Amino acid sequence: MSKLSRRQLFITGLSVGGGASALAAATALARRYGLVPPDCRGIYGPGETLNYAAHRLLARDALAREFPRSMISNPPFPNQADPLGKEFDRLKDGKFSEWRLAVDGMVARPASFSVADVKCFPQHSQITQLQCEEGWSYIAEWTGARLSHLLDIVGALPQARYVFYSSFERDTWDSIDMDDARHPQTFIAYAMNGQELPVKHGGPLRMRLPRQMGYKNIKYINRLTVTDSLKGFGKGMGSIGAEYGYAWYAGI
Ligand SMILES: Nc1nc2c(c(=O)[nH]1)N[C@H]1C(S)=C(S)[C@@H](COP(=O)(O)O)O[C@H]1N2
Ligand SMILES: [Mo]
Repeated sequence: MSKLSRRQLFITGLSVGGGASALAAATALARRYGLVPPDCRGIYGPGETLNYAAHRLLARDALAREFPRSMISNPPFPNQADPLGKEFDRLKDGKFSEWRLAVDGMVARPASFSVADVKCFPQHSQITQLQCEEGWSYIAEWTGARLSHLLDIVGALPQARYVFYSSFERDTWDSIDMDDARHPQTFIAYAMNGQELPVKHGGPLRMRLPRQMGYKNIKYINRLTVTDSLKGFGKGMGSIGAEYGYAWYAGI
């Protein structure tokens, strides 16, 4: 990919005045630099696509900030979760030995992993901040497998553009593009601060991607679908949050 300078991007940004020209600029940028704009209804909106383009052009491989152990929040802040029901309690009582993470879609080898399987993959840790859109945040150490490793194991096809992920919790799902899916800090996390990931924080498995806001970090994930289009999921916006007015791309 050719480099677009910060200045050029600002110039492009400045030269787009009205909605139509901003949309045209966003579309052109996405096309020219091989970006992957959210493909629901073509493009979400010029503002979001320009924000997405800026992140992808200027900080494609940037790492989210990592913190020293002394800055880990004590205690971490769990977001209130709805009761997950009897079946979840049953799985929990069985120490999640029956929990499965199914991986399907555009992959050479669809698979279904147990938590123990995921724990056998190369283990990585990060001390990063989880930031909620409601204004609070906490820092924790997350341990898990890289999503990129799972994608390699199942043989994600080169034409895939997104990873869609859904939760045991009803109507809870989201998606990310391949840049974020393959980013080294994007984890399927199973531990937090050196302990099993607590249920209130998404145990047994949650998506952890520190480059995006908290709401993209879906808890209790049980399915990943590799895809080249988000149209078949819900209203096609790629994210349950987006259906309620949040941005699909929530980069920080
Ligand atoms: N399944 C599920 N995942 C979820 C949510 C949820 O309500 N259900 N809330 C999201 C939001 S809005 C945030 S900010 C984070 C909060 O993570 P925490 O509970 O570890 O603080 O989880 C995200 N993942
Ligand atoms: Mo949140």
